[in-house]
Amino acid sequence: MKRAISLCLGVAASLLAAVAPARAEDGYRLWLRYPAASASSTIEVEKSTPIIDTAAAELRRGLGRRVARVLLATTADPRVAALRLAQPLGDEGYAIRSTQVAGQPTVVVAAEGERGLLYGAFALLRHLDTGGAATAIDLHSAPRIKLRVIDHWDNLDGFVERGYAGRSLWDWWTLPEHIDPLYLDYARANASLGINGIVLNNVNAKADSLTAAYIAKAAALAEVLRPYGIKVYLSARFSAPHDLGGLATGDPLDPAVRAWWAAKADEIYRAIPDFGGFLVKANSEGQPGPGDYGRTHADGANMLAAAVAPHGGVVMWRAFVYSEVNPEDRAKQAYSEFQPLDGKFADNVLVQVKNGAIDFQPREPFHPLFGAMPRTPLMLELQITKEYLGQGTSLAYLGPLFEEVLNANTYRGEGSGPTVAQVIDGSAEGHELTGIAGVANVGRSRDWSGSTFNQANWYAFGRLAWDPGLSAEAIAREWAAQTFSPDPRVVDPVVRIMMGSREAVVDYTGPLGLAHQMATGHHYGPGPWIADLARPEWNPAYYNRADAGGIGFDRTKAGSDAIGQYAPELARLLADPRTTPESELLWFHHLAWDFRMASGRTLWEELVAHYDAGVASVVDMRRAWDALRPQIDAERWQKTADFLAIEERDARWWRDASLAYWMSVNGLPLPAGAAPPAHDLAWYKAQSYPYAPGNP
Ligand code: GCV
Repeated sequence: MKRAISLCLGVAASLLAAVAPARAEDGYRLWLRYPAASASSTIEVEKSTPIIDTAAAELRRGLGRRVARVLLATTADPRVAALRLAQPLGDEGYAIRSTQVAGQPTVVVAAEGERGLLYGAFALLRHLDTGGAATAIDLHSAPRIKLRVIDHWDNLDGFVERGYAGRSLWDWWTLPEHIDPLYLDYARANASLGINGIVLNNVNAKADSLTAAYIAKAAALAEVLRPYGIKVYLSARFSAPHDLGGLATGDPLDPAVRAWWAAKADEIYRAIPDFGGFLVKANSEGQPGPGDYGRTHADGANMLAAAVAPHGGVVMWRAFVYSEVNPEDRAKQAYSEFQPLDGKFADNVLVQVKNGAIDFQPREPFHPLFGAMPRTPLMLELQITKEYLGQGTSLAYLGPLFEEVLNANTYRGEGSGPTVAQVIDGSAEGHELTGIAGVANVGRSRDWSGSTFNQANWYAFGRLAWDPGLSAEAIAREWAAQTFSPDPRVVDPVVRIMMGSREAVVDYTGPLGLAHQMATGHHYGPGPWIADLARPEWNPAYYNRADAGGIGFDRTKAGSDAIGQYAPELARLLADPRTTPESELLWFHHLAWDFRMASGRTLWEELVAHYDAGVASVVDMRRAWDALRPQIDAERWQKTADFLAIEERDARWWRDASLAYWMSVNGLPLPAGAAPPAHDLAWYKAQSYPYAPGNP
């Protein structure tokens, strides 16, 4: 098996090399667009291991002659010891220094462990590709978060839930025999960002992924990913002992169920010795879970944790739970269920919490659980795929969204902080086990993510997972330099486009704290009028609560009191619309249409101004992109231009449909100068998109 894989990889690599020039600028190379070179620097390694060899191969591929000589060596090597590196680097950190080794100018990439060498090799390439000098290099970095994981919502039949970049990368049908070359390049791209874990299958999981046949397929993928420092994880269906094992129950306290999971874990670890562990979506949106047997989430998580603990595995247990039969505000339900369980989870469990309490909306206040479970390692879950931000086609750079949640102040401690970043990196409470997950936006689209700019969201996730202190703008600069050109005449306008792009989506889909206003099922386009779905909390009207008197969800004490789930100092600020950030106003308050905003405008006028600003931003982005035409290769320029045209159409549609509906509710005229919607409300309501992608 092993031989077959390396043979395939060898053939794959030469095929890739052969086809690369013909398709050089179609986005396949992502941000790893190394300059063409006929020769490489001398690359010396302390020793040969699969990971160190991977690092050296990447340098050979990308470095050209940009530096004369590179030494990759751990701190055990006397040549590295001579450098007297000050900082502890940990398992995965690296230091890069220009120095003399044996009288020759050498760039030393040093690390305590071999994964540090891999990340150091990519960091050296990034440094040079972003225009960094080839001399006097002195860099060091270590990740602040331990588990940096990409979650695939990929089904076993190749469909990707909320995927907008084609079918799944994983060709389960031809695994384990056939190793698609894509797997290798996917591993490279992730390793370049420091991603060290991949959950292979959808959280809406089939038990089949735990059968012997699928374990063998996962093991083949694990073998490809291992030399890139990446472990595989599986989403586990909680009812598997019943579904696969024929047991009468899946009760986590039942000895037979516990034994079934322990045996299943043993079987997986025999095939994949470094298997990472399980991700679980339980008792949410129809998935089975411990609640089906009257048990808590801690009972369920701890049972699985006991099964993987002897092998060093972890359980990532999702807090994304809400129920259609629970009348409590959906935004409160996860907190109500999980907060009382703080301190009750086993040591190898992380509770995985989405950035906001509803569902990856273009803007949400940070999830209150981040300020309320100090005795539990909390793993932040972000969505890289843009389910609610224009899906495959919009240009929405999510760096600012990710940064906003990471920098959010929980007000839990004395004085200021900790921020969400300090909660998830463990520094707030001293947790050793830390993690962050991003829901993938990759598929078999030639450019991996469906568009060039969608790649930036994968990149930004990876860079922030490594260092949540990086700024979204600095990351955008790095990405633009590597993806297009380090020339400031390219980087500056590209970064300007990127930095305003998420706010544009917020403005034209749900300004001032409105959220969940999208159409049903596929979630593409507007549907603020929808109020007739069987599950109340799936209706946009549940969230906007628009009526003749006003708009917004009252989450004060007079309403659902979701504000009470935040730390007292923050809750005090949020209780008053005057001290609530305007960007979150209607998330927390139901306000009259003539409520006076800081600008002096009424709420209605302000809303209209935001919708208009959103559309105007897209028009500006198109103009700026047009001006970049001479600097960008034709294929990527054209696709982006086409997609921006789609986005402008969609932005106008969102704006017009939303305003048509709000006017039908409030009976107000549009403020002077605002254009009337292009169609009447009935037209917008009649739009239907049964074949929109990504809809399970
Ligand atoms: C994987 C939202 C999405 C679902 C997704 C779910 C989740 O509801 O629309 O497709 O299911 O979140 O995160 O589990």
